[in-house]
Amino acid sequence: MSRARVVISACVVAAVACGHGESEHAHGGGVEVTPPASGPTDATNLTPLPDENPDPKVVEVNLEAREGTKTYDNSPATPVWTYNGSVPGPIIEANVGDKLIVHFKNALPEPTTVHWHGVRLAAAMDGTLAMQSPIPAGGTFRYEMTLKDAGLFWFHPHIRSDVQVQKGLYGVLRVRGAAEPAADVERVLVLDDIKLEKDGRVSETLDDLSRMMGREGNILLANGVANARVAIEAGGLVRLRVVSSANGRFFNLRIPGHKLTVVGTDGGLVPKPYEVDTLLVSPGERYDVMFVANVAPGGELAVLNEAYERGHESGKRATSEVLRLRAGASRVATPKVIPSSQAPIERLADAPVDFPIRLNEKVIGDEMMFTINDAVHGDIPPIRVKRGEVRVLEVINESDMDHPFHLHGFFFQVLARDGVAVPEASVANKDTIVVAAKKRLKLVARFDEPGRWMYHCHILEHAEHGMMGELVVE
Ligand SMILES: [Cu+2]
Repeated sequence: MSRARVVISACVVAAVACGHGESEHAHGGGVEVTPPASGPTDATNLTPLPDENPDPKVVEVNLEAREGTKTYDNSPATPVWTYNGSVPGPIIEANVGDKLIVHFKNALPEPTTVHWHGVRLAAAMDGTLAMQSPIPAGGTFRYEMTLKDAGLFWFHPHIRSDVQVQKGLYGVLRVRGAAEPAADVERVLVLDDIKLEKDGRVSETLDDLSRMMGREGNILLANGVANARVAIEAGGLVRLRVVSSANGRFFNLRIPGHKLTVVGTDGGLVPKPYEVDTLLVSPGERYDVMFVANVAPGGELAVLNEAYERGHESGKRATSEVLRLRAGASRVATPKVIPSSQAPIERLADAPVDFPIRLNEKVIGDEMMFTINDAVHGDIPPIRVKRGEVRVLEVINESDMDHPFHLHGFFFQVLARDGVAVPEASVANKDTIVVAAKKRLKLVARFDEPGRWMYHCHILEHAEHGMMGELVVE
């Protein structure tokens, strides 16, 4: 790498007046989001993945990673990587307690794996290189897990993830529980963005800003579509199951004129639903929200992405529209009611911090790297715990930008934010959480499954450039 690269990196890091013209790099703005040029496109439903097994307690599916093409907005056709030919991949539907068997085939020209983000499973099924060899081009692997939790989960590669996910490899797994909140209409929203070159190819250039912030796209996507329309019912209680599969972009969602009630998150429903004006969804996180659609039959509600400051003046960006919810021709006369309380979650006990995890960044050689306890992936000593232990982690963000912290294999609960205890009543099971710049989160988890597990930043460019560690349950 050239010396000039480092100079520009330092300039982006500082995000202050630095003598480079605005044309040379984007201060605060990052990649400009292009308003969609194509007409509205229905994106109400994801393609279901057929269950090949007649046993009602077994979901058995065939999943193939393969090359394909897709047209985004008005761009020329884009070569993409797909699960079963689509981006997003198909949705897998199951019930809690089901066994899920996935016959996976890798028809890509390079090795891959499938990670089941948020699913509590055996470490050997988690799709990480700590426990599994890469599945070579033309290779197969049988994933099998018993689904312990109801919630919205997602799957994606855990090898060269910054490239493989960006090229289109992601899909969702919806696991239904016995006590789901009733809604008039429920939709899954897979949010993403994609950075396309003029010829339609996915940009593979990792410029300094993309390295720093995670690669952000110039087109916003909902269920794989720009200018998406998703059907709802006027006057009805809408339940949105939201996941972000973006490499780096944080979605800060707002539906003008509506408050959103969060009824669930990564690990399922929360005991005490709460209202928000904006819903921040970082890469990898899931939120389950409800609201009554105050819209006339045939009308539309815009879902906006509001500016959010996650570092380097990203909070100065313009608001953009992600999609619109389109009401059908009839009106729901009596909408279902948002639950005020739901099933309790066992709150894990507070205790002193066992493992501090300090997140930071530094230039190593000529390259910007992202560090955990001052080291990069491969050099970070593993965290070691005994099977069944409840242990406390503290994630301390020493850097000037937010990092979404993701733990594989286990849910954690937030005990304290910056030393201030989180009330027991707001307990939630999380696997991915924003640790804001210069802030710290005290987390607790029960490590009840043996094996070697990963924890990392879910900005994929950060994970692939150092910010990933290993946790060993013995
Ligand atoms: Cu990060």
